[in-house]
Order: sequence, then C-alpha cells, then structure tokens
Amino acid sequence: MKNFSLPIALFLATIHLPIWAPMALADSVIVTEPWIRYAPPSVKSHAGYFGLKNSGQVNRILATAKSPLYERVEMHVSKLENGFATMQRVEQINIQAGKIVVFEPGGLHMMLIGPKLPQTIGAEIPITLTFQNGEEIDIKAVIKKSASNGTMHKHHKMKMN
Ligand SMILES: [Cu+2]
Repeated sequence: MKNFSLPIALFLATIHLPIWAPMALADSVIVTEPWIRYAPPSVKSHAGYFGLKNSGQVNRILATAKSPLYERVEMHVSKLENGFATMQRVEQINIQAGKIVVFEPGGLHMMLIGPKLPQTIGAEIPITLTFQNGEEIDIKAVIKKSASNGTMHKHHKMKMN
C-alpha cells in the first residue's frame, strides 16, 4: 500500500494546480458569492452579482470584465428615475483600500450581453475581471434564480431592461 500513496498524492496536486493558480493572483481583492440571475431564453442580457473586498493597502479600480460565453460584459448601475427602473453604464469601479463594494439586485451589476449558450441553472460561467493595474482575476459565477440569503439582503423583484 505504501507504494500507492505517493503517485496518488502527486496526481491530486497536479489536477488542483490549475484551479488554484488564478486564486493566488487574486492578491488583495477577494470576490465573494459570484452569481448570475437566470432569465427566460428570450432575454439576451443577464445580470451578474458579487462582492469585491479590497483587503489591501491601496485603492483598486475594476476596469473591464469579459467572459468567453458572452459577446461582451459591461458594468451597470440600476436606479429609479421617476418611478421607473433604469440602468446606466459605469466605466470603472473604485474599491477603496479596506472597503467592500457589493454588486447586488437594484444596484451595481455586471451586464452580460449576448449569451453564446442557453442558460442552465447551476452552471458556472467563467468571467475575467481586469483591474487598472493590469491584474486579472478569474471567477466562476453560478446561474441561479435569486440571491442566496447570506449577505445579499435585497430581494427586489426588479426586471432588467
Ligand atoms: Cu444592466
């Protein structure tokens, strides 16, 4: 049995490396609970949410986002104007040192535009966040019907677009 333990340990280390390597690059910004709201197939823009925690000493600026499964990804903010829900594009998001910025229903969100595949509940969608300093963080956002009840407390039934 002794002979078997070493090869198995090496095999596990090998397959885990590619998964954890992007997390090491996450450095001082931590992405929490990324998810994408499930929408009917006729809807061609999907809203994505997460928390960004800057545990570092310097401000960080989220500049762009992309996903291989969407034509493009924008950052938007929802607001109420004259009683109507509207949204505006946001060019960049400043995450001050020590602060948390939450993307959540009714506020900031990722707008994932032009899906290349139909949505499947439970699927994990790769998204790359690029910061102004050139750093990239790869995340996987799970497709769900609504936020989990943890820290994401707003449950507005707001229709995007
Ligand atoms: Cu939007």
